[in-house]
Amino acid sequence: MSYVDEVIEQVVKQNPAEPEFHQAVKEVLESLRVVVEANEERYRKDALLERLVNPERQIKFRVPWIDDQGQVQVNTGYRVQFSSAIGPYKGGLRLHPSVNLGIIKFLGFEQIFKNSLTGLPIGGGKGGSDFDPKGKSDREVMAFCQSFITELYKYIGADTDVPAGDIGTGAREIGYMYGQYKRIRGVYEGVLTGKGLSYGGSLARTEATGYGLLYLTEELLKMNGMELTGKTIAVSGSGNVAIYAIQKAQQLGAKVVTCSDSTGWIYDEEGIDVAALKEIKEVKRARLTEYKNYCPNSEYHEGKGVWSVKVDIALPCATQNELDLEDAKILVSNGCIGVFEGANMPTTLEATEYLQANGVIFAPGKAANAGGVATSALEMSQNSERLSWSFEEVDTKLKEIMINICHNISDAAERYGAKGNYVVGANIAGFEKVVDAMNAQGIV
Ligand code: NDP
Ligand code: 2IT
Repeated sequence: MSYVDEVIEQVVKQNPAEPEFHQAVKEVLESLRVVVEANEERYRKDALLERLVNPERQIKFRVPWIDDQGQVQVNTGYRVQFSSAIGPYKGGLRLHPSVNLGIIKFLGFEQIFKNSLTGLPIGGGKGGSDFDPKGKSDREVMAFCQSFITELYKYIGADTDVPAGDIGTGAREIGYMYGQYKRIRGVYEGVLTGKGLSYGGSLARTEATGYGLLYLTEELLKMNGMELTGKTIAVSGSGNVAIYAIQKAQQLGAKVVTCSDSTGWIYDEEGIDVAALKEIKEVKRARLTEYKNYCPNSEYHEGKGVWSVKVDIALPCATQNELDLEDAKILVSNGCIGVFEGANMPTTLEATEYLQANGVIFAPGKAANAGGVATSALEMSQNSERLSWSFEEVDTKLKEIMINICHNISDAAERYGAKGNYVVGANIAGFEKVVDAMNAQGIV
């Protein structure tokens, strides 16, 4: 059996009931097959792949907090410190009832390669909890965040592990976590990114993932002889990534006609009204059913459905496995030319293969949404030098990083005989730097 197949089999056996982690490992290792085969003897002897798929450390802890009725609630907290080969662990904290160890491991594994693709010195990690911020009062969210950090603070720091936002963790949660960390440790350091602007946050971090996704989309279309201006786009999600993806798409001359949340979706033929969306989601923390009050000509539909609309481009920006084979078939039959992942692993393996086989340009999340973590690394730089850069400075750097990613993943794919396959390109380009650092640092 080949080394790659052996390690995939081991991962499935040793990590039962973690299907998302299996999926992420399979996607990466399948892409690396040609690189691994060229170095099989050495990699096998050094157990390189076994070291790659086993986190350096995983921390699981109890998070007790008191709700507004005086009832004690208990959640589970996680931090998976996957790889520090090229820098301190870096990655977000997901707060969502679906969170379990397997989901955090899939996200942490993806993060290794994504962070490497940014070209910046950041290792891979991820964390979170099964806590659901939805419907909680600010005081309850604060109580949870303080309790979460009261345990996690032992394992993080500006030079060791720097968490950030993800699903359910935005500026409010990062603020409460930062305050508690500072109080316990008594140090004012860049231990979290996505901070508020008044206490060390970076301009453009809020916008970075969505903006970066569109910079990459524009460049990859250009590299394939097409342009973004005038295109019709379906976006899923209506959180941090989706909102700023829609905003930048509109600034670049495209029309976004959909967005969604976990209960339903909007079709707005006139183009999504970003100001209304921001007020509903960022200010009121309300449901998308409210959108009709702002844009009476729009349609609200219950359940799933954004991929059923006829569009040129699809930008999944909500969550994992939200675009399956059936969705991919509809997109292709509607003439879709590109799928660019704003979320982490939103497209199933079968859907990805179908899209690629039908000539759709497909950019995996680890490349397409890397603008968020890249800008987090820029926030770390600003914190270290105790300076703040202007919005334009950060945005210019973000754009450069995304354009570099496009060329690096395209070149890597071509070098290994898979021209235009950006999944292969992203996995190989991300892996090359990590493996080089692992080889240089000995068996650790
Ligand atoms: P938010 O919490 O701001 O928004 C998430 C959005 O996705 C909401 O509209 C939410 O709907 C929807 N959603 C979440 N879970 C589900 C689900 N199980 N089914 C259907 N819809 C769901 O998160 P972000 O925008 O930050 O994150 C979105 C994606 O982007 C995630 O995959 C994340 O890992 C990834 N990402 C985020 C980055 C960042 O900087 N924030 C960087 C790179 C990737 P509802 O409100 O109803 O739950
Ligand atoms: O998935 C991701 O890259 C993020 N949630 C952002 C991580 C970060 O450290 O900014």
